[in-house]
Amino acid sequence: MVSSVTGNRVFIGLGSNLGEPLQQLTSATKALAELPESADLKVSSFYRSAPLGPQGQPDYINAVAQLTTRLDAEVLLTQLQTIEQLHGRKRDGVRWGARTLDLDLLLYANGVINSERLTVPHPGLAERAFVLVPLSDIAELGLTIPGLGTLRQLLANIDEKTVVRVAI
Ligand code: A4P
Ligand code: MG
Repeated sequence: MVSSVTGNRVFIGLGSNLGEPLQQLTSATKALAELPESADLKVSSFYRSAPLGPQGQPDYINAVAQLTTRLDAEVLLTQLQTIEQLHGRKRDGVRWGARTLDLDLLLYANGVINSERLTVPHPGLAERAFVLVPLSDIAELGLTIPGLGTLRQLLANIDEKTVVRVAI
């Protein structure tokens, strides 16, 4: 990562519930710090929550990272998927199944993207405490989530108590 770049402010959701999740997330943040054409990494606290989707899988640890990047959104997605692979991510076709590392592109500047590979803002973001609470660690409450309102408005509609900050 270079010391400063002029680029787009992006937010990335990190999630893990297999293979030492705290280590997976710590290692993933180091990989994000090394992304090309990118700078100014900020990372939220880590939070534990029950799985959304199929039960009978371990609790998740989630965090959100912010960076400034000159990579375009699809190139950034490819970089995120490479980091997932390097962390042993296996796609077994189970929707919302357990995973060593999930990196979601939550927001890309003020962009709305609906391409074959990318939906931004990330679907479900508005209902997910495990996204909004860590996002509020590193973003201003007035942050606009395109098409959905401000971060402050979205936080008012979720139950923050469903996520618990973990000490690392
Ligand atoms: N894709 C489209 N838009 C995006 C985007 N904005 N960011 C496409 C990342 N990828 C995006 O993703 C499937 C495809 O989504 C990719 O090929 C990409 O082109 P995937 O990572 O292979 O599959 P997935 O993550 O299982 O699917 P999905 O629908 O993205 O699941 P989510 O929304 O990521 O949810 N419970 C808790 N407590 N915490 C969690 O973090 N996560 C999930 C997964 C379920 N339950 C959870 C959590
Ligand atoms: Mg995903």
